[in-house]
Amino acid sequence: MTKKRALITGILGQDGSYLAEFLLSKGYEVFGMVRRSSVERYDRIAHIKDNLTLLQGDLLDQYSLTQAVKDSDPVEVYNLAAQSFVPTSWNQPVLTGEFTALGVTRLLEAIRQVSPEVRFYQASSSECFGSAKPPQNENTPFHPKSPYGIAKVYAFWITVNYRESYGMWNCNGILFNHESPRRGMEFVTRKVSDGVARIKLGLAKELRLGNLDAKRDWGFAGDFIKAMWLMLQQPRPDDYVIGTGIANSVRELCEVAFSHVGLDWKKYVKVDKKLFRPAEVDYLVADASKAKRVLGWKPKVSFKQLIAMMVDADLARLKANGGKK
Ligand code: NAP
Ligand code: G4F
Repeated sequence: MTKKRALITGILGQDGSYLAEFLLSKGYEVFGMVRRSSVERYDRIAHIKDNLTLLQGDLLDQYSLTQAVKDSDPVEVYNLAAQSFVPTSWNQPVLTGEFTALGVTRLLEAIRQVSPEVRFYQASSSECFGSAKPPQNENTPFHPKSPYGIAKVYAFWITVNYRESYGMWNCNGILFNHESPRRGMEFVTRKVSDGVARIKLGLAKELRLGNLDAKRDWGFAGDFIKAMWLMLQQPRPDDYVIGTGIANSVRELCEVAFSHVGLDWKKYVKVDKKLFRPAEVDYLVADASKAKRVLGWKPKVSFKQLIAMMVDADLARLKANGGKK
């Protein structure tokens, strides 16, 4: 039997690595699009790299996207590539729009020209909701608060528009924050898990953070990528909110992470006004009842288990490599 073929953009990222593992376990032939770099950055997929086919391409470059779709000839495309760090979107607003918004149109055009029957997943974000009243679901109006959130709103609607204009099989997964030991170091959960591990091992004395009052619905990335796949297995394309339904503040995140290693967070966390954002998203929490009802999806890992997993992984990493990043 021929294997199902899937193309993942952003395969070197947190979600890309978990999704690639998952699709391989389902028997897929997995292609990953990576942008050219002068150094190899395969840390997250090193353990599965020999089972993947990597294709060079960039969201800025129409030809390379068309070629990636031609070369992989996929039945499913997962568009996970993006400039995904919210603060960077104020420093590089135009580039964020090029990658995270227009990049989606370029990829959809490539699919429309080459294989319009492809099932397409777009990595939409709870940042689209911004200041909308919690809990947020598929009917909640968007009110984004950052150039990143605004780019993701464009990406959401162009995905819907190509479905409505051309009958393409496009889904948006509106995912709330999801984390793991593979999370980028600049995101707050990983910054905290790494900071706690460093303080515990005597490698650092304090942890500087921004707004401790912000609330997020934090889940485990390994749970969330299953929802992406489930969306593409349905009889019809649709859009779904994915989250745990439980919010915690950054302050609560600190309490849980420090207490996991027997420390009192108040002795180590320093608030640094320079880390506050020009506009903040105060409170995101998912109403994922549609995903539960239609996809049968629900998360397995709790917030406390997630943070314990991340702190333990950073402790193990720092012990093994003598405190290097
Ligand atoms: P991530 O770790 O930052 O990974 C993003 C990937 O996109 C990286 O591999 C990056 O490549 C690639 N990329 C960036 N610009 C590109 C370009 N111009 N051309 C080709 N590839 C490019 O993000 P993630 O956490 O896995 O998130 C995956 C997707 O879900 C993103 O679209 C993100 O915005 C979205 N999302 C994430 C969350 C979350 O909580 N994690 C929630 C909602 C939505 P390099 O490795 O070369 O940098
Ligand atoms: O971890 P964060 O940087 O994630 P944020 O901004 O919520 O964005 C992430 O989730 C989105 C889904 O909602 C994704 F679309 C996006 O790609 C990304 O994955 O910040 C979370 C909260 C913010 O309110 C921030 O102000 O933590 C607060 N925070 C407080 N101190 C901090 C810090 N955030 C970071 N990154 N660093 C701090 O020192």
